[in-house]
Amino acid sequence: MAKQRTLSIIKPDAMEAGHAGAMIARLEAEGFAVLGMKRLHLTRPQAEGFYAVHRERSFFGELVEFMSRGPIVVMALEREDAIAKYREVIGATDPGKAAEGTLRKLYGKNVGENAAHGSDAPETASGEIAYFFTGYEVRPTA
Ligand code: 3AN
Repeated sequence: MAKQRTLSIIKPDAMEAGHAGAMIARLEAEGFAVLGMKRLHLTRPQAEGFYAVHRERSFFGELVEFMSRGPIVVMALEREDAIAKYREVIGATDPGKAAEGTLRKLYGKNVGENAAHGSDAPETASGEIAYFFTGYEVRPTA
């Protein structure tokens, strides 16, 4: 399996609780290289743009409110099989159903405030990385 990229977000709940350092350390220990990293505080329109695919979902307003309520850390990560491996490390969307030791189990509160975001496919990963990083910050793949 070739190297792949994924977009990681440490969400406002995990930032507020001071878990960013532990989460980044865990991702590095799991073999992810940090290609790009920044701390941001999204406006509501910026959060709406990022989650546009979810705009018809009942929880969209709640999601946008949450994601814009405080700072986040966004990272472009790379490793072999990055998308599946990252989703394994963070665990299921609902922290109550996430496996022991996963980041969402350790640091998430509920299905909305679940500590971390990860891309779900290679096409979404490249779009999500481009949403936050310009081509000179994270070099596009050939
Ligand atoms: P994942 O982030 O695990 O791929 P998605 O794509 O189903 O999960 O949902 C995107 C984000 O929307 C989740 N990370 C979560 O923060 C939020 N979300 C999903 N389901 C709910 C829900 N029932 N209530 C509130 N927020 C939700």
